[in-house]
Amino acid sequence: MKKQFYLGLIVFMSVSGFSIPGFAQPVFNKVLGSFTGVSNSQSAWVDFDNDNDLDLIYTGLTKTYVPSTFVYENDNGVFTLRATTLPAINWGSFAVGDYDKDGDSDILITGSTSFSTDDRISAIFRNEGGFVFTEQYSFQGLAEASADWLDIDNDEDLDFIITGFSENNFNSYTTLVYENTGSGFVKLTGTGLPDCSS
Ligand SMILES: [Ca+2]
Ligand SMILES: [Ca+2]
Ligand SMILES: [Ca+2]
Ligand SMILES: [Ca+2]
Repeated sequence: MKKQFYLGLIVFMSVSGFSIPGFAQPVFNKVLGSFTGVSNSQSAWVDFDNDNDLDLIYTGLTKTYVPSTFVYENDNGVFTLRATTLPAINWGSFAVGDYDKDGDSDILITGSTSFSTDDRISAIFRNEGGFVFTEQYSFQGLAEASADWLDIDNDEDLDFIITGFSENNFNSYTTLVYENTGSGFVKLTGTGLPDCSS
């Protein structure tokens, strides 16, 4: 009942323009920049160039069915598309983390590089600064994928997990876990985790 009352109050305030002092109403303005719409997507705010503002990355399929990965540099609220060598993906996923502990955000990315699930990739791209990313490692490609960094063994470096379809059929659920050795990544076996897609 109390929730309904508060909800009714908020709706009344919105409709009537009424506001309580100290109860700031958020206002959103469209930022400057030109952004391509995508589906099957993922997005994240990341300060890629360590200048204390949040840049933007997103992936997905454009309305003309083109897999895409977009990185925008934030310059005082104006977003400029930066050309990168990151793979353009569809039905994919990425995760940002500083796997090499050099203070900048690197990218784990997995998914399909075409409209179909035939063309699958999984790779780690190192942040070289200036919105330059270079592929350092590649792994079994997955489609309809998910990816995330986590420190599985509590040794203060980022390991990762990826899941998705390893073949062009919807029965090839796969879950892969890789440990960061400091000089590379080793696939862990016998984790007991179930195979799954995204
Ligand atoms: Ca930034
Ligand atoms: Ca900036
Ligand atoms: Ca890094
Ligand atoms: Ca670790």
